[in-house]
Amino acid sequence: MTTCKIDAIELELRNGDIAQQSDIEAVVNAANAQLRMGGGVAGAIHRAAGPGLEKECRPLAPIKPGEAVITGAHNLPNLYVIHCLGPVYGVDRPEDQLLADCYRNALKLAEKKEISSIAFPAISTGAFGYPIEEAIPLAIDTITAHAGRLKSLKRIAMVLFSNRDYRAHENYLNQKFKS
Ligand code: AR6
Repeated sequence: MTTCKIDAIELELRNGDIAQQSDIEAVVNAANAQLRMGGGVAGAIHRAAGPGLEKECRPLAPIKPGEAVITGAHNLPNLYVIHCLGPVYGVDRPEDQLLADCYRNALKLAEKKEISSIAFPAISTGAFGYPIEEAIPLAIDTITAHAGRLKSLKRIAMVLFSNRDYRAHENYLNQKFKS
């Protein structure tokens, strides 16, 4: 695990499964517009949460790229799930703004609910095709740009499924904060 301090926030990189972050209050889902079970993150989250999650999601769908909505976490070891619809790379434009909106809107919802810890997957970088090298600065820079204004949030984790994605995030943090 890599950790760095940004203002009062602890930013952590973790290598693992977003559905197994038991020390985190809110986990972020890389959702589909209908907020249904899917592959990747949406599969792992819905499988672990159980059918009650899809039921709670139904009246909140559909959502648009960049939007975020919040539900309970059902059988997940967390209190909340924040569902974000990332942009499909090359289709939903401007994709950089829409991806940054996901992180911004998730942080906004977390603050509204007075959540102290949140874990993000690398939204849009799987089925939606966003190249990881382009997604990393958008994710990290959006989070760090908001860090100084966050009141309830104290810990923000990025949960990376592959070693390669973990190392790419680590390299970016090292570059950004060296000096
Ligand atoms: N924990 C953490 N990260 C994961 C996990 C996991 N369990 N599984 C995959 N990843 P994706 P998207 C990584 O496809 O690109 C779904 O079918 C994965 O390696 O989950 O936003 C939905 O239903 C990749 O780096 O999300 C939507 O239709 C990142 O998480 C669509 O895919 C995101 O991959 C959303 O696509």
